Amino acid sequence: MERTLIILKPDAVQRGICGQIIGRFEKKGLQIVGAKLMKISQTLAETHYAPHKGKPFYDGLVKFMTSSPVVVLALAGKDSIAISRKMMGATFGSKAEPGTIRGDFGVSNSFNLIHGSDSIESAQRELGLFFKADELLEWKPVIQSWVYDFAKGQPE
Ligand code: 3AN
Repeated sequence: MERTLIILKPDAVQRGICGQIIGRFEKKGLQIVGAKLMKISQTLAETHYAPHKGKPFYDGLVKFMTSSPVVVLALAGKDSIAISRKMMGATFGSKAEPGTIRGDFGVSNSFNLIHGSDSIESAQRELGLFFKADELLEWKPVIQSWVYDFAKGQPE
């Protein structure tokens, strides 16, 4: 199963809507394989957002992400990266479609509630930044054979 890194940003934690956001992923059928509340250090934020270094919003983004605790999740599922990106919605809360997390819970373009890895390469890099190997668990949900059709051996 593909794994992705999700961060419930400081605004999601401060606004007390982490449970509702996590619930959406659970209801969709994505599996939690890692989870923690943490304060992101300056170094970790700068490393995580290194691909955006030099952009006008970079300094503000690092400041925001280190300002207050976040909840970090590792989610597993077939196509979990694309599925969770779709559930998050467009980057800006003001533009995100209703039905998406950003579309339903926020209006701000800077405080946009959630981060999700955007490719397999990013997911591997970001999971490695936020989780130690033994913090990511291998476990089989008892509902898995009803979440996916395994008739052909592979999840469908
Ligand atoms: P996404 O999170 O939708 O993949 P990216 O990768 O384009 O968005 O940008 C990374 C993060 O940088 C976003 N989550 C958002 O918090 C922030 N960001 C991007 N563009 C802007 C902007 N113009 N103003 C403020 N923050 C921005």
